[in-house]
Amino acid sequence: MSSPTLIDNSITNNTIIWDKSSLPDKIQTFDEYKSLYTLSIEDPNRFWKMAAERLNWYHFPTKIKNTEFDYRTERGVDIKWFEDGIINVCYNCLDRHIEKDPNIANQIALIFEPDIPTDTHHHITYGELLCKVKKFANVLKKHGIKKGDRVTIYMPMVIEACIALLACARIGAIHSVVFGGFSSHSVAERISDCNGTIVITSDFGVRGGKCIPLKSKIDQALLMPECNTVKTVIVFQRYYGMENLKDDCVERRKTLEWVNGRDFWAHEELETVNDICEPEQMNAEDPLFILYTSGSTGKPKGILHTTGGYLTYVNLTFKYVFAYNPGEIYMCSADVGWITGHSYVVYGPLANQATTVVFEGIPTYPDVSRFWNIIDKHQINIFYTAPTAIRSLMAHNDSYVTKTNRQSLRLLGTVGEPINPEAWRWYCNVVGNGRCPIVDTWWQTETGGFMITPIPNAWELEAGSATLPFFGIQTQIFDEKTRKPLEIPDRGELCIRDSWPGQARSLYGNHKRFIDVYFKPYPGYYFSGDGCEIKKNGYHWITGRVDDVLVISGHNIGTAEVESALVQHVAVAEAAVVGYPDPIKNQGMYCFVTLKDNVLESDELRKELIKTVRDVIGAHVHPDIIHFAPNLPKTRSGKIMRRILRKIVEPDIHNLGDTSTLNDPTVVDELIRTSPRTKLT
Ligand code: 6R9
Repeated sequence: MSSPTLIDNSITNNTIIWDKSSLPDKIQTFDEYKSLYTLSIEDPNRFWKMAAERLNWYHFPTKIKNTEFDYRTERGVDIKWFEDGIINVCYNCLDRHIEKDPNIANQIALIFEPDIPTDTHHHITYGELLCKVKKFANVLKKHGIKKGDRVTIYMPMVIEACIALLACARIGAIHSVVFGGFSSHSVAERISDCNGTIVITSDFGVRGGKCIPLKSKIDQALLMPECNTVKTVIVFQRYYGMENLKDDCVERRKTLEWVNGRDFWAHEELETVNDICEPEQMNAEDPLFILYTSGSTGKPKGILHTTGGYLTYVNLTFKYVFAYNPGEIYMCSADVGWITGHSYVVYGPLANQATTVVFEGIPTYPDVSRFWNIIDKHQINIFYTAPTAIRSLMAHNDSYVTKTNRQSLRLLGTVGEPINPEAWRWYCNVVGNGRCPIVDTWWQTETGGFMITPIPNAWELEAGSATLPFFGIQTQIFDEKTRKPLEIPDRGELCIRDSWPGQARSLYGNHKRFIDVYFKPYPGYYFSGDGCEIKKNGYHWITGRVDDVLVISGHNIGTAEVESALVQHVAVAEAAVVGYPDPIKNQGMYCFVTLKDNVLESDELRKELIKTVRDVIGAHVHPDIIHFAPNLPKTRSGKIMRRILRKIVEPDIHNLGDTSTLNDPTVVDELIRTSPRTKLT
């Protein structure tokens, strides 16, 4: 029953279980993967002990795994890894590298690439970063912050944001990073949920050439009564390239409101402290951070991650999936406000002593060559970004890519949404010149790190598939109607059997909701909320959120599949597909389609798109409505908000729900105005 689903189902046949006493530096062959995978499932204690040995502990854990997934048991859902281990995350990301080899103090830890390309970029070494983190940790201590206190971080994507995270980790404070694009209302909601007493922010940030007020949004948030727990606000000053900034930024600093006794400039506070700060010795199960993520209903969920298991997991996944070699330059374009920024801009890379790029800007500013220019400028070897970015860049002429060199690239990665084969191929062939493997990593805020992912060169890739589970991860698909496990090949709701060290332990202050959302749907399993098809060869194809699956005339159709088909048409830049109620077919299929630059809308094109979908997926799949939409409602992290699109097409436009997390809420009004379905009302 517990035999994992893998290529030819042969994982347990003829597989030699890993018998060495430590983990290899790289996974080079499929046999090596199979051997270690089998060990990780059959003897997780031995596997994860070896993984934990990649870190430095004050007290190495004697207990490795102690977890219960079944809410029906007396113990209930309870997840503990390395429970008697004592460790500090910041020490493992910084100090230990230098203690092992003092020369590492001079190795670049972070490369900062500012929003405006002509601004000076900054390199900061491991030695400098450690010194700055210690000093800032002392500033937090000076303001009374201690182990277990919650610290809200509302920062632009700058080095100081990383310093703030690491300083919290150093003293055992629990950080809650709120993405700098969130409204003051959303920040207030997140501050009050975790009863934070301190906020770290910046006077402003700059993105896409625009000034983003941060401190003033905090001022507004703190006027709300639920935020009266906050006693201190530490404000970093954006200090570089001021000469290039527009007047409104400069003006903003001059007119900043200041609450004496509450607000403090970080640079002034840093003058008052020294750089001696011993790391706090933390229990492996002490909380490291809270990160809010939106649920399908209700207020945001405060995903709680702990110390030892999280670091062990992000350390190992980063090392193996990016096959990181010492000295390589790595860039992940995610903001530190999202889990990808936590795990794969800061903690994973630094725990591996990597050099990681911190990018303040966006892929389309000052033009759509931006990413590729950065790759050349910093000679980036590993580049990790989101399909939505790839699709938006791919809509423009290839010359924006091909005029750049990109020879430094060795590996490409994607995360965040299913990547359609069309975009995958463009990324592979145009960006990577067909030379670089692509790691399509499926994971979630809740999982802490990669779950289903290729390991480069260990097995064949297929465009659009996240391929196989990482060590320790056993996938199981279920039939949504019968609730029964499915044999592969099939498609169903994706669950994970048994625990892995990187997973969230709870929702902050609401363990019941944690169980209801993730453990009640399929007792004994973690429920991902995603659909997945597992093919005969064991490869996993994520079909999108299960609430995004359409059921039309008895056929289950993943919206991601239809979207993928639509974007194969040369005229299409992006597509979002949702269902609406249909009395005969159960659901009708509504396709929002963004056309590429300079493509004209026409009924002819509509017909062609319908034909493309039928040709690609099958004649039973027939888009009912094609709505040409120049813009789609997206979260600030670039995910299309299908929940809102569903409301528009239902139509139920008076119950759109929370639109505050949208990048541009006016897009919604425009879609309502132009939708043939809203004209029905
Ligand atoms: C890391 C992150 C999680 C949801 C997840 C799924 C989608 C992420 C994906 C993917 C297909 C991939 N998702 N990676 N879908 N292929 N490689 O994005 O976390 O923001 O919590 O989103 O994103 O639907 O359930 P988070």
